[in-house]
Amino acid sequence: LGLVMQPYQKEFIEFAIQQGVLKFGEFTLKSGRISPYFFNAGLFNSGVALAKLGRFYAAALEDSGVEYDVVFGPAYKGIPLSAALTIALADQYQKDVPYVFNRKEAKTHGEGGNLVGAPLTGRVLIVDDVITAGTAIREVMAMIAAADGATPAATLIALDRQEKGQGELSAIQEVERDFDMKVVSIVGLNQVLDYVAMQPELAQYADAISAYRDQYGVK
Ligand code: OMP
Repeated sequence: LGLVMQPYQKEFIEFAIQQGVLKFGEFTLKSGRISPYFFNAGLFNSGVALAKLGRFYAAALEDSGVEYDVVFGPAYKGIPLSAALTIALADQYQKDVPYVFNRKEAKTHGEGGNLVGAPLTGRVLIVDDVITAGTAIREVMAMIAAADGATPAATLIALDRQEKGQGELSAIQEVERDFDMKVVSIVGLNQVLDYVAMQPELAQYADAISAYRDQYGVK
């Protein structure tokens, strides 16, 4: 679509491919859709990779201008992501931001409760990996609604697959509308497709990704 790609976005796509996180082929998604590409954030699985990932999240967040008081990393995948992001905010931007994450199983002894870390209050920035149909993120929004004095400030993700939600809007646009909250991503499918089309060794995948976008993507 000729959208301008920031240098950090191109670097991020290259990094995700190198790391085996972004793969091309045939994958069945949680939604049941068969996708010609998949993004497995669990493969940012070393110290160097996680440190770099945190810097990309921080760059996208700083670029967005979103204001927030606390970072929330929903279990499980959001936990290392929120830690990596807040470390990058400290190291790269001299910002000391509180963070909190949840346990999936409530504890019955010790401090109790299912939240660990800073208080979940004020404007909450949620950190997650991918949004496709928006199912996972809606569960997270319920946790914020249940916390006293917490309002969603924004959600920060690595990849916006830019797929349809319930209607003609994208899943992310529906989440933004329903929760009055911005969703910021490091990259979106359009940028991945632009990148793939430009690389001779990846160009073979461009048609399948384009066809997938025609079927499930938003115009
Ligand atoms: P939704 O709940 O449909 O928004 O899908 C988001 C979740 O799908 C992510 O948190 C992942 O568990 C998984 N997922 C990926 O990790 N990468 C992808 O490229 C696609 C999916 C997916 O299954 O849609």
